[in-house]
Amino acid sequence: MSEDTASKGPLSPDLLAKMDAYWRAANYLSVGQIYLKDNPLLQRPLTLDDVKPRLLGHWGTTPGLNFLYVQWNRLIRERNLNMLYIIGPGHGGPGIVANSYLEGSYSEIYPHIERNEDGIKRLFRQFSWPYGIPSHVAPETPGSIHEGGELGYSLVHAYGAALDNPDLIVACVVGDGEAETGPLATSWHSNKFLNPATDGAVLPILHLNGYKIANPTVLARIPHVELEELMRGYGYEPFTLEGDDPLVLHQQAAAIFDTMLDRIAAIQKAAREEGSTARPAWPMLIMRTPKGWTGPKFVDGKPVEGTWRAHQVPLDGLRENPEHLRQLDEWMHSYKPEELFNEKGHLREDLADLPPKGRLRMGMNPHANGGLLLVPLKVPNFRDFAFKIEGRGRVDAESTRILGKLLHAVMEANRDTKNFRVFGPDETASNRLQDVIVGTGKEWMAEILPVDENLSQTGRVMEVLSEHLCQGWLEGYLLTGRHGFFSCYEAFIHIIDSMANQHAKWLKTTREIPWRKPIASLNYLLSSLVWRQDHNGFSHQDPGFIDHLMNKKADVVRIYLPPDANTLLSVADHCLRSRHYINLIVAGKQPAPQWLTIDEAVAHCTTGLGVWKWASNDEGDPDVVITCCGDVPTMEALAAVMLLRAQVPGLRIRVVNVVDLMALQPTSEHPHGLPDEEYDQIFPIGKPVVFAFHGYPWLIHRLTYRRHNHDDIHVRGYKEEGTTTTPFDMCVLNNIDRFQLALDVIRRVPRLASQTGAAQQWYSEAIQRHRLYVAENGEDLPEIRNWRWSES
Ligand SMILES: Cc1ncc(C[n+]2csc(CCOP(=O)(O)OP(=O)(O)O)c2C)c(N)n1
Ligand SMILES: [Mg+2]
Repeated sequence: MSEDTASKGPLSPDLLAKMDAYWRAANYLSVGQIYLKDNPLLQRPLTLDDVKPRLLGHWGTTPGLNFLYVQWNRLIRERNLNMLYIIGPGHGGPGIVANSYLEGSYSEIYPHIERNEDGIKRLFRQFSWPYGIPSHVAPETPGSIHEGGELGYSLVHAYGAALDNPDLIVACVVGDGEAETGPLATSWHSNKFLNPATDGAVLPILHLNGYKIANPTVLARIPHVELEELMRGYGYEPFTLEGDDPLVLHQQAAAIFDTMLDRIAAIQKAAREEGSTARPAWPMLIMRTPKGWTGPKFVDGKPVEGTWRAHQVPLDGLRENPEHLRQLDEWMHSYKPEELFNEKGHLREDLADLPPKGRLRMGMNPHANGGLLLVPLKVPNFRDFAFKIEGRGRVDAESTRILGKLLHAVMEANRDTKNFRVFGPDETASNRLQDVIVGTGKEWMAEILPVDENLSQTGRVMEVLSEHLCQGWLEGYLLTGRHGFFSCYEAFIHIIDSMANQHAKWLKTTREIPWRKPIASLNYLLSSLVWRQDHNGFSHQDPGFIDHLMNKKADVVRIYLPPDANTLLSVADHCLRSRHYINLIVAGKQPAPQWLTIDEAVAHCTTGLGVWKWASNDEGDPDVVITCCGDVPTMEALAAVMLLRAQVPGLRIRVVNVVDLMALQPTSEHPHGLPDEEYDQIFPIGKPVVFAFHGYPWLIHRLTYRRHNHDDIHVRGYKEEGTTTTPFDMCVLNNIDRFQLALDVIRRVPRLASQTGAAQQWYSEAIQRHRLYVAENGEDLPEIRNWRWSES
């Protein structure tokens, strides 16, 4: 029966037999990685000495992944495809490693893993072994841009990779458990942002093996027709492959994939050659095969194959349980290794000839090592966009609007290479970056109505109300060798905290893998900041993403808080050119005073922090160092300086601004850290530092705890007080206002001790007056609203 059905389909009997043998070889090598440290070809009876002491890894998803890899190999060869794989259930790492070994990529990248018995032994031994390789489709895995450790991001990465890569097909396996996650659920919508004329194709495969770690999956337990309708509702044309007879399924899968690729080719031809602008229904596959397919059917009397019990290591406790060792032996022999490898461990020649060659092998696809393809971004001279300072702080400007002009120029300069995109969750214009949209428009494949503005099928700005999609598309885009910029409301960037973690891990690990070339940095602009949520209030107030990123490795993360437009331009220029970092820029969008000329800004950004001489009168010997970091705190600090000049004539104040937060750390902690000698010059030991910080105050203590003056640092920042109120009242609520800062100075400078009581009184009166005025008038006092810096 199975022979009969298997004979019907695109695969000749010979090819079918070879593909099946190749799949068995991949399955054999996968099981071997999980279990064996010796006797790799089972040329002698299996004993406990051959088995690893700790059995780690995941079998359940692996045979399905191996099945797909063999299928894709055929498609690549027959159609000369440029295909990248993305594996959502990345815990199936042994399968992908096995396949890149079988196709030869693995040994080319890691020559010590030779294509012989000794190589197979090393391949097995290194897996999940101390200082070996991780169990997932990790950065170490050839052909991977997606570890799949944290589930949910496969499909969004696939789409990010496909953007502006018209010749690429990204085959993406989505776990049916993974499909329950929020990011994955929304990722299906990426098809409304993929242009068949100018972008590549994504081939989604929902791996419906029915189970997660310990439960069935939702999508496996709804009627099949409902699942198909769900996929249709997302705009796809679903195909289904179902069964458990390998020969039948190989044949059926080949037929279905042929149809799906014909569909993709037709969609692309219609868009590219026939001028079609319709939104296509891209094909996707629902693959309903057993979890742990071909593994032990029963263990200790309980069903394993086709159940959640197959998820990790189906047979464990081999030392205590000889029956399990016997079952392992039987399981591994069921793949008939003696038919697949000769006694030297060479893969049978006709099987070795099966996969594609050279760069067509998925393990060798250059898109998976994006740095290889990276074309440097053309960044026009940022000085051309400088804000002209005529009197410090005299004229307000929206810093991010000025940045938007630079980004627009970047977009224009890189139009031909098509390797730069800007991403944002519906906030590009709200964050005042609207100039970047001009000319290029926003990508949109769904319906466009006359009322819409700047939507276009060829837009290069990506806007969708999903921080997950923005982050994931950008990651996929960067990992395949392009450049990008992500702007987001400060409070809501936390939605992708975890994705940023994963990307930081990827960057950290790939830094130490010689064959991985550096990629462009992931650049964030956070605007709509905590201090200026005039109409949104408490829900929109959270500067904690800075703290979040601070936990990452120093060689991966950079954090900048430019206090004005010119420093923002200089910082952005630096970030856009940098490689292999996560750069965080925190800058306000509201009209705000402008402080530094472009030359001063460049010099300031180069050191990362420095004395603002024009605001200081310390003559080399300060009574106090007023330090500020962030645009609103900088304004409050300077306003405090003016109050103090009036209140306490003769007080020697040094003003320091911090633009690069990392400069505060010692050099031992971060490469941007100011050397202690320079730091001590700026912050003399024993002199109080009153520090106004944009974010949560304790971060400054964390950064400076090793500095000699740490006991002298007194920080004001956001302490989780917020509501819908005036800009200045936000500062008052969090005690970062100019009156508080001035009072802090008087309290901390020893020779002013006698004035503390009076100052306290003065502070209370000022705040009282402010509170009454704001409550009555709904806006800040005129002297606050109209405040201007004055140097005298
Ligand atoms: C976001 C996230 N939550 C939880 C886990 C822990 N986890 C690892 S595998 C797994 C089950 C995955 O099931 P599925 O996506 O169906 O993969 P497969 O059945 O192919 O193994 C879970 C919950 C994870 N890796 N990532
Ligand atoms: Mg599953």
